Amino acid sequence: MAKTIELTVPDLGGFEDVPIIEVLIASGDTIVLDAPLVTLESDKATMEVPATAAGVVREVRVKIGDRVSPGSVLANVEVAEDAAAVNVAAAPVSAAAGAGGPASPGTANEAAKIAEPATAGGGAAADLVVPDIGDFENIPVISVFVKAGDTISKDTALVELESDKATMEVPALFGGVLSDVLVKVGDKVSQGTVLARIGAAAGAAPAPTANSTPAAPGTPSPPAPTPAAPAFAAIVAPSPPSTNGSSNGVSGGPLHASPAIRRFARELGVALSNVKGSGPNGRVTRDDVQNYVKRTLTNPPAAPAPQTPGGGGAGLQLLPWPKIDFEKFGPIERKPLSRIAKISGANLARNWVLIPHVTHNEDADVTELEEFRKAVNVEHKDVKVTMLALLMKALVAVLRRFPTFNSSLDGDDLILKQYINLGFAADTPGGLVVPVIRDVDKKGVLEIAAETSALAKKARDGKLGPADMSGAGFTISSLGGIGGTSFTPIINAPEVAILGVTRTVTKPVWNGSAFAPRLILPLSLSYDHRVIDGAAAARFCAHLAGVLADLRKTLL
Ligand code: CAO
Repeated sequence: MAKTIELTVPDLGGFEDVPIIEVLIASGDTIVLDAPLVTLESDKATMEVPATAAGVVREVRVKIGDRVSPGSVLANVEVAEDAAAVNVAAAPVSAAAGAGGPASPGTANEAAKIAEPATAGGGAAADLVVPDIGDFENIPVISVFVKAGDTISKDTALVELESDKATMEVPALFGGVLSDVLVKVGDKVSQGTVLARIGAAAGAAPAPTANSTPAAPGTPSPPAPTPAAPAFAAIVAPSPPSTNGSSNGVSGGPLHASPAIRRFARELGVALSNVKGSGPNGRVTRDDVQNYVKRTLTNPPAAPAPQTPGGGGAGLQLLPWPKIDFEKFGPIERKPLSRIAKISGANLARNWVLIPHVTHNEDADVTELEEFRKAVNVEHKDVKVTMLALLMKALVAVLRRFPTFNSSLDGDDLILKQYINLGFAADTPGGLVVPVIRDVDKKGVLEIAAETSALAKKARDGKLGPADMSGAGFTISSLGGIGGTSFTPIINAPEVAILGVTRTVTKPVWNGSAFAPRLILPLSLSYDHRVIDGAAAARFCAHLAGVLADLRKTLL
């Protein structure tokens, strides 16, 4: 039996009347215990309110902009009869957020207090430590806002931490000139970890805390005797990004985004520092992230940043390319990349990074087709028909049936080509090139074979002109003459699919009553998942395999 209960806002550690900036559930959603329901944002903290019971959301009772306090109803949730909501009233957000039980008595009342160091001993060095963060331990640092030499004042944001439920900035408990910053992005900190060291106080001279020996970055120190330990939700920076003079990190300052948005951005591989926030105080919203992705995909950077030695990963926010002194390990020879390799490498890198590739594998039974091919070659000595020419002919029928595979993305539009021009990857001494056979649908197999072989020779001789390599709508990469069982060909942008082919092999295939030896051609189709979905790719490949099994189907 099910019953409906109300999920309410738990103790917010002293906060009242806090606005909702995101509603993370919708009616009909199935939620698990601790699933984030809404994100709240005070001037001090951004925090998610977790579900205190699992079930199905029947009604969402709040919307963005509503202000809530402990006890405010967020949603009606249908739960199993025997399920009980966790003691919502008693569980502070910080405790309910997975810290392993309710916070100790008094934590909530102390939440609003920011610790002040004892002031004694003018001008002495002092450590800026992480204050009590409400039972949380080992929280990753996601941004460091200060560097050695900076003059900071009390409350300057030092670092930003992110747990799975909340992001928070840790403010300086006193001001001065920083002599050292002891943590970096990725370090994990707990209460007492020394974040930075101050050499001289600005205004009032701070005294060293008793915990003046710095912990190694990322290593929690013993608790510092900072007075009035503030709770997790209350130690966040007092200033939103705008008052820190930044714009969501686009200019390098603190980022302003809720944990849900940070997770969302991470899932999409988006560096939030590149996204300009349109929310209050420059907060990055879900729409901002989505629009950023859309813009990047439709307007790829003119000069993509493939990772080359010495490259900095600009634009993609990647780690710099590893720089290694190879000679340390033995003799080496340095050889410049060929001109073609440099050009094709830059294109391949862009295509691989910007196109969401999926590769679908299929086996085609080409037993009869191979017999036909051999017969044609006996009959027509002047031209060699390889599997490639037959594949091109088969593709004409398949692309007509599935025109999306012969298309290109142009912003929000799909350009469907009514001509069938097929590129084929050719391996040459200088590197990979892709000559194009135009109007394949208007040519016979012998003509296609002759043209393919002529273009392949021209490619190997380094004589292809731009016209020989332009206008393709779909490409084949055949490694059949070399070997392999499957591979992931990289789509040749702005095309949306590429067919990889490897070596035919004779396999025992069950024909309903016995295993029979059949010649199998492995097909590997990579497709752009923005344009083509998996079911369409599977249908495309199944149809192609069917056509290859019986080329008479092209007549249909
Ligand atoms: N299975 C078994 N044998 C195959 C085959 C297959 N799928 N495809 C071709 N062959 C055979 C041919 O019949 C030919 O046999 P014979 O020498 O006995 O006549 C032999 O392999 C060589 O064929 P080929 O390579 O000369 O001709 P092709 O039409 O198959 O291919 C071309 C032409 C230009 C595509 C090819 O030479 C080539 O360069 N392939 C490499 C493509 C490539 O590098 N792709 C990777 C791109 S990503 O890095």
